[in-house]
Amino acid sequence: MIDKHSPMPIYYQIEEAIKERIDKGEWREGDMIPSEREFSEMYHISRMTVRQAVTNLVSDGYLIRQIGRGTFVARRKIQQKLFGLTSFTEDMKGRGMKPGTRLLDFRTVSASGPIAEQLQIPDGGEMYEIKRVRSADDLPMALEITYLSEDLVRGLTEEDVYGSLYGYVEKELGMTIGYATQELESSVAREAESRTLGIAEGAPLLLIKRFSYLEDETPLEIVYSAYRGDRYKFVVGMHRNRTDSNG
Ligand code: 16G
Repeated sequence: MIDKHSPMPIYYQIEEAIKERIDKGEWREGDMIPSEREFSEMYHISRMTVRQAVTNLVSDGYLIRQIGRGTFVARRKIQQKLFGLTSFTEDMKGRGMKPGTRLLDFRTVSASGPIAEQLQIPDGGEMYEIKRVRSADDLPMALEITYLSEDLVRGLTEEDVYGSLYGYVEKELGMTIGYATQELESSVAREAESRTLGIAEGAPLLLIKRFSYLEDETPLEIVYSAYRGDRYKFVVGMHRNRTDSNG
């Protein structure tokens, strides 16, 4: 199973072997996995190599190390499907989890620069800047900074964004949210993010920038979010375009 001649480093092969056992259900959430010594005997490799693989899987959120007890399979990551345009509240409710919001900041700022341009706010206009920590079953999952044109959603209050922003826009304002584009990139938590999300500095983060539009193409929001890399994974759906000539 472990190929010492493969160009893939051995610790990486161990990581893949452990993930495969979790995926196949051989090891389930809460199960204790073999010790470093047992792994090193099983695969005839050094304990240091095992430790590196396990440490990586701990920081990626697949395993949990409990000092003095052992290493255990962590809870499955939340999978967010990027097939339809949904809100955080809808995503969490759809999974039977309780959505929550901690409001860090809510203010109007004068609009300038690329954000103002993308939201099509004229010079001298104002925009809402909202910082929220989104949680699932009381566990912080993501930090979101949302920008909206004040003109478009005038009268928005703190109360409105404790709940669902999309719910407010659609139910209270009667607007129809149409589509969004999203950029994803990887990063690591700095001090401020580690404090708000309750993770270690240097822990993996997924940064997402979403531009949402109303059905009539009016820009609705620009949202910068940082999702915990140990708790989240994004699943993308793809259709092959059969009309293209693919060579
Ligand atoms: C999601 C969206 C965010 C949107 C929010 C509305 C991503 C990356 N971001 O968090 O753009 O503002 O949902 O959620 O999915 P709400 O209706 O629960 O406030």
